[in-house]
Amino acid sequence: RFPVEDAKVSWKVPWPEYSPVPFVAPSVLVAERSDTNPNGWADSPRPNLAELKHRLSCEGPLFFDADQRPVNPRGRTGVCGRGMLGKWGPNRAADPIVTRWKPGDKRKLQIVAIQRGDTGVWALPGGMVDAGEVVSVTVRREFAEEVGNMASDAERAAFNAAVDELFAHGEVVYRGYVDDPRNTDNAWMETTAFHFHCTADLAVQLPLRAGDDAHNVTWLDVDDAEPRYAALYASHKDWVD
Ligand code: RP5
Ligand code: MG
Ligand code: MG
Repeated sequence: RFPVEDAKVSWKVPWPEYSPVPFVAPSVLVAERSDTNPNGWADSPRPNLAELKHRLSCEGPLFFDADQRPVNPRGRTGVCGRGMLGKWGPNRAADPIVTRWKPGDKRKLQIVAIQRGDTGVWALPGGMVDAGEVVSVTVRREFAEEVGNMASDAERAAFNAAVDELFAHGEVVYRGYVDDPRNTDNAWMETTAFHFHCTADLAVQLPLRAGDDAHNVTWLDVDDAEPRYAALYASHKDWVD
């Protein structure tokens, strides 16, 4: 990344020397939608304005640069292009915040947290919204993929029954920009974070096993003295707090 000090993040600060590094990850290049790859999950190399008109951002209307690329509403990142993200502009995700009172200590909350396979950092078990998917479906699908990697049919049935009950009552606690390390000047993460509270009885019935892009899963103390919690991925700690 081209180094950007905090005082120069805002686009309102003139900075003629600013020269962001162009980057598109190979994993995005191979997934680009085209005539030969009509089901690719990534956008075409040139931003398609007709398509982008319908891409809604929680941050308001999209703005475009001279190359017709959407501009990150929160400012400069030091990288241009899509980087590791598939879509120009907002890349939508959903995040489940599943809480319980810590067994034996009713004054302390815990959350279901996963260790990300890509960075090793602990995070909410969230993920990207698939094409045509509604976020309320994404949040459950990602939870099941990342922490419900069950070893047997019986365990899977127990997990699904517990999740049915748990996800029946949720509340949206955040909707908007995510300060994700993959963000670029032209592509960024936005999410909807849902809160679901798990009773002690239900927590006993909810087996947790890491799967997909998660390497580990645990009930993590909501406590700044817990280093994995204090360093939670991207803006995840803000929403839990
Ligand atoms: C974060 O990246 C979101 O808050 C969500 O947790 C996650 C989605 O990306 P993957 O986990 O699929 O990499 O910005
Ligand atoms: Mg996932
Ligand atoms: Mg994920």
